[in-house]
Amino acid sequence: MTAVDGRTSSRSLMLEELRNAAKFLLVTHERPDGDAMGSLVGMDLLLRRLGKDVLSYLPSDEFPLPGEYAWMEIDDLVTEPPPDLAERVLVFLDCGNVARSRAGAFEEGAARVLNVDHHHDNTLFGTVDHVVAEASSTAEIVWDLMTGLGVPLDRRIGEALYVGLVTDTGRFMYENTTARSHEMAAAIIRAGVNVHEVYRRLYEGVPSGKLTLLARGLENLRRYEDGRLTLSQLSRRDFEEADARESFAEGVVDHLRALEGTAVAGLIRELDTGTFEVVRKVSLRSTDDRVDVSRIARAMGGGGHRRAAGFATQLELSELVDFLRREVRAQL
Ligand SMILES: [Mn+2]
Repeated sequence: MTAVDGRTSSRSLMLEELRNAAKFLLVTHERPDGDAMGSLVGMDLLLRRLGKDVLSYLPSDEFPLPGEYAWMEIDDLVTEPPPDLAERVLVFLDCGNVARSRAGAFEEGAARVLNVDHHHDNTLFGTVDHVVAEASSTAEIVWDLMTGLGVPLDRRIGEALYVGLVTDTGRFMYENTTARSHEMAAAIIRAGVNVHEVYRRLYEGVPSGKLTLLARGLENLRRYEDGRLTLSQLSRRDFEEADARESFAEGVVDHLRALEGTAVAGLIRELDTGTFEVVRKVSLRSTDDRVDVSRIARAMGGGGHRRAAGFATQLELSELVDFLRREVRAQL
């Protein structure tokens, strides 16, 4: 694998860092998704197999985790920076820029910063950056590093990494799915992981509020630019009436993207800020190479991949829709 900046040596540099250090603090992005959790837990377990002293950090307000991931165990979880932070190597997983993680604030205090990620617009903020843009998921990069470190795949590591792989590839449906992604899945199955069971934990047992919220998302759908831009929005009221948590909105945008004629799909949802301030989170997906949605997201201080990106904004809804229409028109 080659790194986003063309430095093929980033893999060996990262392996050397992981081999040499003894104490780690692992972190990921806010509102962790499947790849954030999978790569965090996978890296945590594989470093333990090497006898390292490992802590994983998730801020307390991320709990309870979304039900899909609540079953994933973390052995030495911390919700505050540890007192010995200065002795630890801080490892960011699946984090395109430090602003996406509360742990961005620890950067100054840590011994070294390692950046393991697959976002092509990663800001390369680490002491060592290993950014592999063609990897389906950060979990896939962790799997490759694990192989490089000579750690055998076992059931627990396999389960964790499978969560990252299956969620970031949209169940092997998105264009980031490669032969290598399937080889990784095959290796995980051979290691004894019951992938059907993992699939059930991730995608079944759906709380009814999640389906109600999806119904709202479909009802609120609007099409622009001759149907090439499909948008929907979820207000705080939609969340309250559906009795839905923030994380229940995950996946709604995939239904919008699937709509015939759509080049770009966007879900706009009001975040629960706990104040009168209105902040909207926008998740964007594109169906093919015509539109790079990460460019749109970056224009608003966000980021992501060419076909999946997001940002947060305080723009009024109508201004926001106008902005998205303009940006999509400019690229089509
Ligand atoms: Mn990811």
